[in-house]
Amino acid sequence: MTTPSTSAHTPDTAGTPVRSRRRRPFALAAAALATAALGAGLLAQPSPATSATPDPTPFAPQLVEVSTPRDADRELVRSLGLDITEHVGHDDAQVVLHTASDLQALRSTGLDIDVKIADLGARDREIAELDAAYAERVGRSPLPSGRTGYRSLADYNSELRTLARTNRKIVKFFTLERPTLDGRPVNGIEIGAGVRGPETGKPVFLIMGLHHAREWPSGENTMEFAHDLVKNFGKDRRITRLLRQARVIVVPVVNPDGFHFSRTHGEYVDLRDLNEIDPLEGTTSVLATPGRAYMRKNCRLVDGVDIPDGTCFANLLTPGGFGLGTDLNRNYGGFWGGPGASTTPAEPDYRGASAFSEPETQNIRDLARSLHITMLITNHTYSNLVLRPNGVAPTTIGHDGLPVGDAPDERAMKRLGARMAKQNGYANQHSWQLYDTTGGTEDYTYNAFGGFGYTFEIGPDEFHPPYEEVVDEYLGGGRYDGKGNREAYLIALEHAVDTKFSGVLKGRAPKGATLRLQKKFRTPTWSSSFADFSDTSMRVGRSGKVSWIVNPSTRPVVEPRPYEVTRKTPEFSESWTEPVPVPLDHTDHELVVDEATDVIEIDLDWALPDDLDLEVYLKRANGSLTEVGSSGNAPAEKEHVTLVDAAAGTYVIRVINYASATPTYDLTAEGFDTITRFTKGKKERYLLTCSKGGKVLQKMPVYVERGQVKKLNLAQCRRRA
Ligand code: 0X9
Ligand code: ZN
Repeated sequence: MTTPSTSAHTPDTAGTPVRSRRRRPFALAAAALATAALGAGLLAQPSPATSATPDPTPFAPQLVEVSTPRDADRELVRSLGLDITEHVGHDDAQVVLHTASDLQALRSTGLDIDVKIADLGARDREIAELDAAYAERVGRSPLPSGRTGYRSLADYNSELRTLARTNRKIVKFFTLERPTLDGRPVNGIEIGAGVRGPETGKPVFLIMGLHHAREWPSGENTMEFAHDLVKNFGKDRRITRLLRQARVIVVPVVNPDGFHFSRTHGEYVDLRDLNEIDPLEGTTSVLATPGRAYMRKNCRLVDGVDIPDGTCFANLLTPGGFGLGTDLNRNYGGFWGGPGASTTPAEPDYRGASAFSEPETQNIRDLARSLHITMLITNHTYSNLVLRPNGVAPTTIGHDGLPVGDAPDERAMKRLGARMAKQNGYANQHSWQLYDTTGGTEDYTYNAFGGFGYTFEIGPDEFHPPYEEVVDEYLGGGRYDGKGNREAYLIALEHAVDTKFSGVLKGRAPKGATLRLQKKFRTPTWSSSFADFSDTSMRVGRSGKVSWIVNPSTRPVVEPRPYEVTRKTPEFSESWTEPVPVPLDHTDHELVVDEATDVIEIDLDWALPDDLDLEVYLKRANGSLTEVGSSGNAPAEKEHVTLVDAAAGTYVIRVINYASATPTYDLTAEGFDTITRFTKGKKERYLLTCSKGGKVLQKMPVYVERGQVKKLNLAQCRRRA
C-alpha cells in the first residue's frame, strides 16, 4: 500500500546527494517551451494527429509515475496541465496521460517516468476478461447484491428503483431536484424504518459515490452498503436498530454524465478518419483515447452555459475524457476558490465559475441544507485513505486573515477516522496531507452545518481494478481480510446516531404539529462569502413527544479555533557563510538542537540567480540520516525549510550545488517558540417555529451545542393549538 503523505524518503547515507531521479540538465528550457505550447490553449495542443498521415500505432493512454524529488519538479508537472491523480507522494506523482502530446510534454521535463499501466484501454479490456472469468468461477459473489462486475448507470438506476419497490417499508426512491447538464436524473434512495411517513426528527447518514466519473468502485461500495442494510433489516440486530434510529441517504452516482461516459467508453475507438471533417483540424484523433474511460469531471463546457441534453458525447473538447469540465470536488462552497483548485477549465481540478455553479453539487448542497446530516461519507478512488477536513494545512492564512487551524472537532474526527481506518486498513489523515484542496464536499458540509464528514479513497493502485478487488475491499476478504469498508460504514452509521456528537431537542408539542429550525448565514469562500441557510423540519407524532436530533446551532467555521503564532525573537540562531561546493556536490552543516523546538526556520541565500538546493536530515543514534525537510526551488528562487515541532537532536543541513556558479552562500537556522491563540469565534442560534395547520403558534431562538440535550418549552404552542 502506498500512502502518499507518509512515503518515506530514504536519504543516501553514503554522503552523496540523492540525485538518481533528477531531471536532465537543460530540461527546464524544453519544459518551458512545452508549457508555452499548452498555455496557448487546449485546442492548440501539439498533436500527432495534425500530421497528414495518421500514425499507424495510435497512442495508448497510460498511467505513469513521474519522479518529482524537488518542489520545483512538482510545480513543473503541475504547470503542464496534465491529469495528475491523487496518488501524489513525497517524491513522485501518478499521472494519466491521455494523448501523445501529454507524453511529449511530460518527457520534455526530463523527469524520470515509470510506466505503471502502459495501455489503460488494454487494461480495461483485461479487467473485463478477468471479471468475466470471476463471474464464471463464482456465479454469485459474496457481496450483498451477489454482483460479479461493475454496474452501468442503468444498473444503478434500476436497482435503486427495485430496492424501493420490493422493500416499501424501509426504502424510498427519490430523484434529486436538478438533472445534470446533459439531462440525466440524479437518483438515490432513503433507507430506514418508517421511511414513507413524515420526518420524525431522526439524524441522517449520507453516503455517496462517483463525484468523479472514473472512480467506479466508489459507486459500487456505496450501492453494496445499501443492499446490505436492506437485506439485513429485521435479521441483523445491529442493522435493524440503526435503521430504526437513523435515515440513511444513498446517492451512488453524484455525477451520472461523467460516470456514464467513463463506464461505456472503455473501448478504444479510432476516430482519425474524422480528421478531414474535424472543424478543429485534426484534433479529433486524440478523442479516441480510449473514449472517456478516464473522465473525471462533469459535462460543463462553457461557464454558466448549459448544453443541450444528450449532446455531451459529441463535444470535441474533452479528449480522452480529459479537457473541459468542472471538478465537482472543488465546486462546493466551503473555502471555494482557494489553494488546490484550478481557475483553468481544462485542468483536472477546475473549481467552476463560482461556488455551487454545477447542478450536481447543488443537489448535494440542498440535501445538507434541508436535513440534519450528522455524518457523511463521500467515496472516491484510489489510495486507501480515510480523509478528514480540512483541505488546507492549519498554518495557511484563511478567509478571515488568520491561520485556518485544525477543525474545532479535530480530536473526535481523528478518533473516528482511526476507528474506521482500522476496519479497511486505510491510512487515517487530514485531506491536506494528501494535497491542498478547497471546495471539497465535507469541507463544506462540516464547516457550514457541523456534521462530521470523510472522504474514503478506495483501493490501492487503480481507478477501477478487477471487480474481485472491489468485493474484497467491501467485505474485507483477500488482502483486506477482516478489514472491510462494510464495517467502516457501519461505524460511520453508528456515529450518525451517537448523540454525544449532535444536539438533541426535547419537549412536548401538539400532535401533528410541525417544528421547523431555520438559520441564515454567510458561508465563507476563500476570498468572499455567499448567502447560505439551513432549513429543516419534523412532524410531531401522536404521543406529542419531541426528540429531535440536530446538528449544533453554531457552525464549526465560526467556532473559536486554536492556531499557532511564532514568536518574533528566536531562542537560538546560527549562521554560516561558506564557499559553494562544486556543481552536483554538497556541503553538510551540523546543527545541535538541545531541546524540542516549536519551529526551526532554515534559510539559504546566495548572490547569483542560479540554483542551490537544501535538504535537512535528523541524525539518528546510529549515524543514519532521516530526511525531515527539503527545498528545491527553480533557479534564482532562494531555498527555505520550516521544521515544525522539531525534536531535540543533531540535524544535518545539506547545501547542494544543483547548478550554481556563485562563490559563497549564507545559511541561517533559527529556532522559535510558538504561542497558541484562539480566534474570537461566536455563538449561533436556530430560529424554531412550532406550527399547525399552516399557522405559526410559537417562535423561539434555540442554542444547542454538540452533545447537549436541550429542553424546549413549547407550552405556548400547545396552548394555542
Ligand atoms: O482530489 C480529490 O478530489 C480527491 N482525490 S481524487 O483522486 N478521488 O480526486 C481528494 C479530496 C480530498 N480533499 C477533500 N476531501 N477536501
Ligand atoms: Zn475522486
